[in-house]
Amino acid sequence: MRQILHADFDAFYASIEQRENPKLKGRPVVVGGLPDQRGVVASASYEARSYGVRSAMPTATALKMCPNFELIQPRIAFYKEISDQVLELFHEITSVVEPLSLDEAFLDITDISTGVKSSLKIAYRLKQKVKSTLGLTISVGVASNKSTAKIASSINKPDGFKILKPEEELEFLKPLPVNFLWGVGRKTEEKLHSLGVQTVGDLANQSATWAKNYFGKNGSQLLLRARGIDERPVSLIRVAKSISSETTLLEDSANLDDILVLAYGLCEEVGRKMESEKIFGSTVRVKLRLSDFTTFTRQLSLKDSIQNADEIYKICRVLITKEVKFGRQFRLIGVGVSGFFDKNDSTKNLFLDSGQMNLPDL
Ligand code: DCP
Ligand code: MG
Ligand code: MG
Repeated sequence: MRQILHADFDAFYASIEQRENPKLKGRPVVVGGLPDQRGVVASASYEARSYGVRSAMPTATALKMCPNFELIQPRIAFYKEISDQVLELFHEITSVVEPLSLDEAFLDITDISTGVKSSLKIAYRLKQKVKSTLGLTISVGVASNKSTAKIASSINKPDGFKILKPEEELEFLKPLPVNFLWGVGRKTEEKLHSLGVQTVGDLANQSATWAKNYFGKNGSQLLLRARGIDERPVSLIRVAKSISSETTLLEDSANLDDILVLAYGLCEEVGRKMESEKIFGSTVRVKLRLSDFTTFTRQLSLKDSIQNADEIYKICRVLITKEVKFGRQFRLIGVGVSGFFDKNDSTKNLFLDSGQMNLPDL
């Protein structure tokens, strides 16, 4: 039986700011954009969360819930340094580390653990080590697979600790709301609710045919996760699913030129990230939000792969131009590229298919 550990920092950006400035300790802290520039909350300290403040909420809304939080502008390069430092600590335990984002990673500890008790010690020591070295807390979960370990680490946040014995996993998963499962976003959650499925246990009881009927090719994965099955290995090389960037317009606009100028900036950013990671993509997606918050994505898949801003922009321009219609005011635009190829696979561009697909948000 594998032993997979998932670690995730508590209120990552906000906790770093609290560590850096002792005056912020114990105070509601929000790291995010300015309210008068339509900024959003990136990270909220647990003190701010007690007022209902959450990530991705507009900072202006957060202010209404908790008028006296300390607002701090994000400094990503600094957070990245701390992310690199924690990866070093993880690598002291095992070389099988898969970072998922700046603040979380999977570690496969199967080879260094002699069983659940031993995993418990490893996880506990890791938490202590991170605390003493970095002055920050992580929440840790251990289970026999990635999906369940990730849920375990999230269950007792902050400073959480949950080690599951293999025989406990199903009982642990059963009562949880379905949105605890990896891949169940708001839309899938709503659909599951409308089908009478509230908990992971409810989902686990459905048949494979049911899952396929309602969720197509994603159905079987969904069902397997609900049943506590996830064979994916902890992979050393993480292949990003998509590289994207988005921006909220300072003022809603219906002007195609204004929107395209912003889109080009986003394409440059995405292209730069792809170049620095030496990857090519084959699907370009734009995300558009109207002034009434209606949000949709449009994408185009290419037979071959692209990387640079101009190539990405060429496709974005086609997708966006089709959508700028009379009466539509745009509030947000996003650009993303996914479907990565190895550099050697890249030849020239050919449009393969186009249209509207239900891909996850950028
Ligand atoms: N982040 C962001 N925008 C979001 C979500 C997250 O910029 N919508 C950034 C800020 C977070 C960091 O990523 O600090 C890590 O994301 P988490 O989802 O792990 O959130 P936190 O670490 O802030 O809180 P916690 O993990 O305790 O829930
Ligand atoms: Mg976190
Ligand atoms: Mg995280």
